Amino acid sequence: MSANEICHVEMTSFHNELGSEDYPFEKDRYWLFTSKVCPFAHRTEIMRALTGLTDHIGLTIAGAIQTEQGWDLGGRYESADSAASPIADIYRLPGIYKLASPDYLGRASVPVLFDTKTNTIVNNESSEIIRQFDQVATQHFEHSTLYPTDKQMLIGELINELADELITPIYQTGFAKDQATYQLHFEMVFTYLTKLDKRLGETGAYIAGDQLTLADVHAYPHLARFDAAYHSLYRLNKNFIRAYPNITDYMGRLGEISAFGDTLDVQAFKEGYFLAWNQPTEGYFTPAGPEVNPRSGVAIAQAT
Ligand SMILES: N[C@@H](CCC(=O)N[C@@H](CS)C(=O)NCC(=O)O)C(=O)O
Repeated sequence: MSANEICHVEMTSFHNELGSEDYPFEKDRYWLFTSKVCPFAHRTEIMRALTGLTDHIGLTIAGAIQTEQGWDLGGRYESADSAASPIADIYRLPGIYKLASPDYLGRASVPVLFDTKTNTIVNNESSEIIRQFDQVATQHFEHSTLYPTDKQMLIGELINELADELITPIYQTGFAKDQATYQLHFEMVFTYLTKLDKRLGETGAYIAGDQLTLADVHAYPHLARFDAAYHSLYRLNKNFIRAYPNITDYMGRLGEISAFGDTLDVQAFKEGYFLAWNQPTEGYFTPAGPEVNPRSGVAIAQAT
């Protein structure tokens, strides 16, 4: 398998529902595996924190640098948020997939929501996991939903737009093998940023209006990695985020919310992007610049 076949937006295989009859919500039954590098996994960390599920669903954050053997759970990322995996004798994420599904042949991607009672994977698709966290927390706790019924259509459209016009083109630019492919997706990314900046100028605080929604949980992780990783590694170098004043303000605003700002680790994601084997250029060290705001990832203009 070449590096080009992975690290894009992975197709996922486990689509069960937390809160269903098979996977009823129970304290300390479910476990989340993530990585600080992966923007998709980052969505689930944000949502776990935003909904207060931190006291109910454990978290193991894999080591930042993925190897050919997969995400490393043994040399886990050190932080107060991350606990040792409950499956003590499995040190790599592919082992968790094998335990859950011995015939599984796909990629062992993060995030994974694991059921420690049945040793199965509930779900490994970030967009579904965050919606389920929202639903479960709304039902069981005083969490105010980020997916209100009257805005679900709009939120769905905004999420699809983000995926098609920003997120997928980011990887298509980064892993392009010819000038035309690179150029096409490069333009798409910056066209979308202009559109998002305009939209935020009109909507106010958040993408879908004055209320924080799932669309913001989708948007923040990729935007927060833009300046320090994608700008140079994927040659998305037309502009830094600060060229878009409304996006810059928006990222600053989200970064002030602890579930967003506290779950971002710029140094860890830089190591994961710049030192991993499956990126466009495997490096020996991380770049020194640009200096970014640690809570939003937005590059700070330097006078000298
Ligand atoms: N569609 C998935 C994408 C997850 C994904 O692409 N994860 C990447 C890291 S960013 C991964 O773990 N890939 C496995 C591999 O490269 O082996 C989601 O949204 O959860």
